[in-house]
Amino acid sequence: MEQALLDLDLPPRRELSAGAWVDHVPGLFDLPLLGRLLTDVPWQADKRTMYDRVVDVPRLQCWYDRNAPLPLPELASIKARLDQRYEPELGERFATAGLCLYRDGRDSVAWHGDRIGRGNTADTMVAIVSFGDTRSLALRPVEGGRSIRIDMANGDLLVMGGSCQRTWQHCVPKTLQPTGPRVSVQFRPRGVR
Ligand SMILES: O=C(O)CCC(=O)C(=O)O
Repeated sequence: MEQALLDLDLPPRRELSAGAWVDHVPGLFDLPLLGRLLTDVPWQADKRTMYDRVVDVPRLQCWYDRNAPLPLPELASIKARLDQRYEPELGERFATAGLCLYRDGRDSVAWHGDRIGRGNTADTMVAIVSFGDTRSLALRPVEGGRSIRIDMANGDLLVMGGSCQRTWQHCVPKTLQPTGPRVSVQFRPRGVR
């Protein structure tokens, strides 16, 4: 753990269009946390209304609000390291943690930006750390244009910043490849969801 957190030496930032950017750091937090995340997090299955039907949300979720203790001490250490690296630029610390469990390749999240709250009107950052099997995270410009895909493997960090939540969308598509569980841990500042 300490080794993984010693130095957040980031590769060059990838500038997208319209003031959006991403930092992708493969394997930065390459820790064997998946098993404990699967057992120690009180995963919840949610439903949502789609047109005139109520359907299962195709992944399990758990939300840790500001100041709520995180389920593993390693996640608190990761958050502290991310705060150390990004607070000077963000102007505040990450506050909440959204955890999502993609049980297999049928689980997914559709195209969206994190635009509930301040992310709808102001630049912000969302930092995602991935554990377990590799899944692609795709990004596309809201105005149309080519999408990009980032393979998120165990321990990868992806930070979406600048206007990314307003001017780009992201998703985790379903896959037909045999795929085991993946947990995504998303750190967001207060008032961004
Ligand atoms: O699975 C991921 O890493 C992305 C999750 C996400 O975009 C969200 O929950 O808003």
